[in-house]
Amino acid sequence: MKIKKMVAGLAVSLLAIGGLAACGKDKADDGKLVLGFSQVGSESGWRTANTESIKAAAAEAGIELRFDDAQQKQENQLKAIRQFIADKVDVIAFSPVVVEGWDAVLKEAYDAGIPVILTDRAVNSDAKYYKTFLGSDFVKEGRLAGEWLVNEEKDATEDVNIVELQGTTGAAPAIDRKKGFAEAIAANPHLKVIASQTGDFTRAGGKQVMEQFLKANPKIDVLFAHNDDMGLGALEAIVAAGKVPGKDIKIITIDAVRDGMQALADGKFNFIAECSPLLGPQLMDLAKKVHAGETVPARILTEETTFTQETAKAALPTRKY
Ligand code: GZL
Repeated sequence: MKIKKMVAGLAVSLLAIGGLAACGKDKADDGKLVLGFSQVGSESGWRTANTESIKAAAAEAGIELRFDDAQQKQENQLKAIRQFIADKVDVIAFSPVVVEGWDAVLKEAYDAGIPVILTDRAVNSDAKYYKTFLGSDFVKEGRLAGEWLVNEEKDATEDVNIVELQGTTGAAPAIDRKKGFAEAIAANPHLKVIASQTGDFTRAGGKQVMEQFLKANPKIDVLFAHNDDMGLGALEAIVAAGKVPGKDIKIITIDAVRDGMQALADGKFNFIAECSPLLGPQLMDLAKKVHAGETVPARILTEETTFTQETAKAALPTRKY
């Protein structure tokens, strides 16, 4: 009789522990995979398209998305990721606003047994703390922009003065696009970057810094902007200064969002290297795989191309973003 009581007691305790473990996990009520996503912000047309792609893909994949907009502040991303850990989500993904400052929070997620996926931008942390990085090769984007200009100015006999609008200081796309562009234009000694400053990937930032460039530099031949939005802001400053964009000042940008492609088709921009924001479907596929414990590639590059004024006119009607 005594043994029976002990076995019954043990069974009840095991059931209770099992129950606690289950209800301790902040699962979605209907057993859906819960993905916590920390987004950089809403600073550009690219970011808007990226957010739309992620939200639509989560709905399509039947994944419960916990989405946080960090308004371009790292402390907000760190806070959101720590909340995801406390909520015991199944998978965490984020687009890191800058490359530094993630070691501690990545280790906390790792120690909590929650897999992490990086999207869009990279970090300078030990790769063992995240499962994969899904995004573009920013050095290549900068190089393609520079190579177009080297060819465009191959017959130059005097210096070609370039001003550069950099992305957010410390962000992977800003660091790498600058690197790729500088490496490419070294092929033509007439190509000179006479000023380079961050416009923080926004239209307002691009306009404000371009106004300063125009005041300080009487001869500007080319603008290289790390994204369309800063190029579009700079357009306003160039026109206000009485210069013809695309002719007096050639404009090269990166992203190829709709408004940038329209400016290119209209002859106000001269060249765009594409950076696809449509990462949602691949992210959801990766979330399911890492949640299931499957091995995924450490680095997944997105497919992208480049556009001239002619090819932009042809591509615009069917552009997804
Ligand atoms: C690139 C992305 C950049 C875009 C900008 O993958 O991180 O951030 O080029 C956006 O438009 O603000």
